[in-house]
Amino acid sequence: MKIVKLKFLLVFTLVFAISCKNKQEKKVAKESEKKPNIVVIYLDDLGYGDISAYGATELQTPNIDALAAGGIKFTNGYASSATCTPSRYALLTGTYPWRNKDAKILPGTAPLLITTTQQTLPKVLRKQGYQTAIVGKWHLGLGTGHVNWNERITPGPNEVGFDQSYIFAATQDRVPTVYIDNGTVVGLEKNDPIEVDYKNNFKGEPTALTNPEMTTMKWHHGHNNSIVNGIPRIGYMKGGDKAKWSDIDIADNFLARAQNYVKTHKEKPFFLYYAMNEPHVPRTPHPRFVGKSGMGPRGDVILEADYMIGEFMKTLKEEGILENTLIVFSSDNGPVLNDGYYDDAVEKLGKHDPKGGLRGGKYSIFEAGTRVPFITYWKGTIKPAVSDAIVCQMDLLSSLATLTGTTDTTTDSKDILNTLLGKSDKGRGDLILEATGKTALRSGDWVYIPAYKGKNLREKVGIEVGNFPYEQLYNVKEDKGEQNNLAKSNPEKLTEMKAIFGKLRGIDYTKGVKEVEFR
Ligand code: NG6
Ligand code: CA
Repeated sequence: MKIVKLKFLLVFTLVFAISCKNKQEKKVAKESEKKPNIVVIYLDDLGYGDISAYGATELQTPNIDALAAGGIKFTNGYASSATCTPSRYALLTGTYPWRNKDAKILPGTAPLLITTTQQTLPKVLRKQGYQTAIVGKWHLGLGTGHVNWNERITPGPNEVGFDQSYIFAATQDRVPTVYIDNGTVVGLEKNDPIEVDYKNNFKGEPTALTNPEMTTMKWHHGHNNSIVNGIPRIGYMKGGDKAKWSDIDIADNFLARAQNYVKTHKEKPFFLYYAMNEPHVPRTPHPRFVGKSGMGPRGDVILEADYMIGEFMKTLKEEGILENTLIVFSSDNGPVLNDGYYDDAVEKLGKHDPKGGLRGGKYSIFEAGTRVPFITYWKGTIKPAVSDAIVCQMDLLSSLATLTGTTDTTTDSKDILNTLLGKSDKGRGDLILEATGKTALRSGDWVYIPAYKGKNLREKVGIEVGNFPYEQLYNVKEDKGEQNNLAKSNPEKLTEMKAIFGKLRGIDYTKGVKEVEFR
């Protein structure tokens, strides 16, 4: 009797197991028919040489390296610009930022830079059935002029294509130092309203100038207005005490939000713009990362960001969607060491080269301003490779339109989907680069920089920005560090580059225009 029972149990278990397996296979088949989830992981001021996958030897970034090793590592990947706002504008609208005179580093009180009727990447994807969300740094303006931070703040990310948004308004060094959840300041108390002003302080409120003893981080240039958590910021803020973020917890908080979004939205395709804050100033690693890099807070927050990315990837895996998710990893502009605070970034740099052999840095029209780490990763679909193709973040809009079954030809964005997926090694031919209002041309292996007024050295940050009273021409394949100006020795190439540049920028050189300035 016992044996019969056991046999029955065995058969039953077997049948059950087979039926489960079938169901699982069916689920997997369905999964691959589904449009892939898309995640853009965007760092802030991370340089071309700041991660070990791009040659850093003094810092180890194993989680980002795993993306590079398992995906396409682009060696000629670009942000559109050498500063944050214009690069984010290009990423989200597919449009060159120099077409918009307001696309420059914005204060925390700036109105929304993207118009609500403008084409955007999340809008394109939403039309294709995607759920869309941003978690992280926004820095593209909010509202229409005067923002009342105590009411729903609109228009903002939710009005330009994101179903959900959990952001901070500008930068970690700018007020208001609060999180905004779908337009509403998180944790705000009615009896402690927030006021923000970028011109005048509020009567009786301490600043780094009046009360330096209240600061725990010292400002080097700028950054001497309101003090929050001991850190002096740009701009004045009053009230909203309970709503103020804890600086050391920002990375963990954004990670938790990103993970939660993935967990709660995995049934339908989603687009998540995960805009991390590292290694932008003020660099405030959580205590568990303090001292880990031996390079001071700048190195520590790079390791912190790498850890967060590892955790985020674990979540994709645990939720069973890793093989149906395309990840794009990049940075909004090149590196800077001293960006306004004394934080040992210069002193403890050691042998580390954040520029990775390029010239310039953040704010610079030289290559280190805009050439950044750029990785695409899609487990099981993208075959690992290194690509030298020229790709720009601005091209995600058209490329992802194509990936999700539509086309977009309304913007400057180029469809380079096959390149991003490793099926082609052809990138875009020409690309206009931008740095605080100046523009230059990358075309093939060449870079052309017009003559510009002003000093080459931006002294306070110690970066060469590229202003010279004469034109510059570099072959960046042979001369990665832009050391040999070939403008005089190769007049043919110079003429050719100027013709392309003039055409793309709409400049008529026959009218004697020498300098290009758009603001
Ligand atoms: C500059 C700030 C710098 C940083 C930058 C924006 C000063 C002196 N410098 O104006 O610290 O905040 O703006 O960086 O205030 S970005 O990555 O968002 O473009
Ligand atoms: Ca930036």
